[in-house]
Amino acid sequence: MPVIASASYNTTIESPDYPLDYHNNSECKWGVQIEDKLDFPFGGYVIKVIFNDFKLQAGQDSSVPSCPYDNLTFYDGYSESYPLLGSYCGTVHPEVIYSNASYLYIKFRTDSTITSRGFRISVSVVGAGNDSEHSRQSLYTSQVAHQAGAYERRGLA
Ligand SMILES: [Ca+2]
Repeated sequence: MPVIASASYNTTIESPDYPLDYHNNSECKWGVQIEDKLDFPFGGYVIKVIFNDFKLQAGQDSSVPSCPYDNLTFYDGYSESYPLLGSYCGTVHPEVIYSNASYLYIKFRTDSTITSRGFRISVSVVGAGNDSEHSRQSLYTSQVAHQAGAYERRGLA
């Protein structure tokens, strides 16, 4: 399901039937992309994910982060063939997740037994390195410089 991430509002993604329990044997996918007006000319923006609520069936051993039963998984691109950013279950998740470019692919998968409340996450757009929790300032600076150069070449500066 396509989801647009914006710099001006949060877009919510929830597990099916949230806040009621999700179902067994589910597979849901969301392709998140940055809104068109920000995806020009060379990016410089990334997708930011915040966890509002998260409760899935836990993995077998909480000391080993492994989620063989139910999981919410994030990939850094258009599809699950892109690099894995993380896969989460139970109530364990990072505070925030950032994409590295304009796309983020999210997959929710459940097995055949034991359900739970599920999840509610929000996606939005921030400038790469422009967020207080985001540390890639040098990347942001170089991309802004690159953009400024592009505008000059187009006579828009
Ligand atoms: Ca399960």
